[in-house]
Amino acid sequence: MKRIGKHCPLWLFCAFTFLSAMSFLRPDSTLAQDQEIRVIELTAKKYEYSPSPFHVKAGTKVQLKITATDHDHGFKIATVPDGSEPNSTPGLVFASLQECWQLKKGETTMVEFSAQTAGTYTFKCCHTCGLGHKGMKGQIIVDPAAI
Ligand SMILES: [Cu+2]
Repeated sequence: MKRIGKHCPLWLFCAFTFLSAMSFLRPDSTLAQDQEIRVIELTAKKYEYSPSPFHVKAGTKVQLKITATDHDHGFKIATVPDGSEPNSTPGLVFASLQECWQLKKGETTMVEFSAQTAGTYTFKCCHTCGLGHKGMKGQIIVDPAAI
């Protein structure tokens, strides 16, 4: 007991430092997550995506969770904004870009990207699903980051 008592002030000081570091870091990291990652749940069914169009801010990381509810569908997205040259710098940057994500009925597919440049990006179905397949489209609108 005597030994612990002797070292107590130092021990308390360490605990205090540790706790204040924790309380200092925690709100910070939570805030960063809220700001950076947007999770958006999308449904795909004949012949529409919902919600569409939807907005995200430039600079955000976007996680799309897409669920086909009535039939198999697909998801193919332009990485450059509507109206720009097809070979210009991508405004949406994917960790692993696929030409066409297959959306199996009843399953949720995750598509992740970083929205970097403001503009309107069109996505469409790339799995033949019926008469309205060609018109099955949606849009992501990337708004300029707030200054
Ligand atoms: Cu289709």
